[in-house]
Amino acid sequence: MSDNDDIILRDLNNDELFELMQDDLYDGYADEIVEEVQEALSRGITPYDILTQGLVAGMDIVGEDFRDGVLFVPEVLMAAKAMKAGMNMLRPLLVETGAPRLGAAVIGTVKGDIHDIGQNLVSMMWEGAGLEVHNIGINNSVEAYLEAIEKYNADVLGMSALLTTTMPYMKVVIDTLKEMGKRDDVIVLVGGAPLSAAFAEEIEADAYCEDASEAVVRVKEFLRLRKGAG
Ligand code: B1M
Repeated sequence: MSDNDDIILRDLNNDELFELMQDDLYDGYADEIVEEVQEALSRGITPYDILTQGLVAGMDIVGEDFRDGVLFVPEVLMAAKAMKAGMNMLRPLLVETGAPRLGAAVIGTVKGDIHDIGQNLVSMMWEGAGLEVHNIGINNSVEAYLEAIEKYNADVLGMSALLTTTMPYMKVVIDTLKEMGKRDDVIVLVGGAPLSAAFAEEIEADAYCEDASEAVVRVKEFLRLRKGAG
């Protein structure tokens, strides 16, 4: 979509820079994304704004064209790679807030689902908010979640699903926790594009988080409640 060779980044205003980031993310240009994130940071734009107005906004366009059959899996993978290159730069900045430790969280994508960009973003934001986060990656079975909750003595379980076919697996995990008498030991927060608050309620999760910022608000709210109750 863009030809960066002739573009001098410092000549662009912030909106044009974000637009270029969206185009380059669409085209899967990881090196260009790294340069543009660097440029945005040097202007004092916050990591969060770079993430949402540049990277996430670009991925939204990718999502629409993927849905409409304009883009195919290889192109989307390239875009995901470019997204990760940008996120890797922002990660330490989002995490380095020096916030006091709030609690421990395990987060991962459910079985059958390999989408991990959203949950990586939530992980970063949770770390930034002061949680000790154990990101167990993609394609997690009930056993994997349970093992991680036990191992890290987690206060919070975050589950992510991006496919309508994988989201029902969240209920399997919650039902297993209930059967084992462990449901009340852990705050269960869920997210991912196809989910809704109604779905979260139906599967008896504690809350649905529409995006990473809501995940931060919710986790703090529930940890505060739990501390109060304790
Ligand atoms: Co996939 N894919 N994909 N894909 N992919 C979607 C999800 C899809 C909506 C595209 C479309 O058709 N428009 C569609 C799902 C349709 C459906 O189920 N209704 C789809 C499909 C069909 C598929 C395949 C089946 C395609 C195929 O093979 N034919 C396949 C499935 C593979 C599998 O999982 N088994 C597949 C594969 C892939 C790639 C591997 C190519 C790649 C993933 C790379 C990766 O993640 N490492 C990919 C991508 C990139 C996408 C889209 C384009 C972008 C997803 C993304 O990263 N968004 C996506 C379209 C879309 O969602 N618009 C699509 C950016 C990210 C920041 O947002 O993940 O929503 P999101 O996370 C947000 C919130 O949802 C929330 O906070 C995040 C940050 O704000 N959130 C949480 C997410 N998890 C949370 C957990 C929490 C809290 C909040 O816990 C507390």
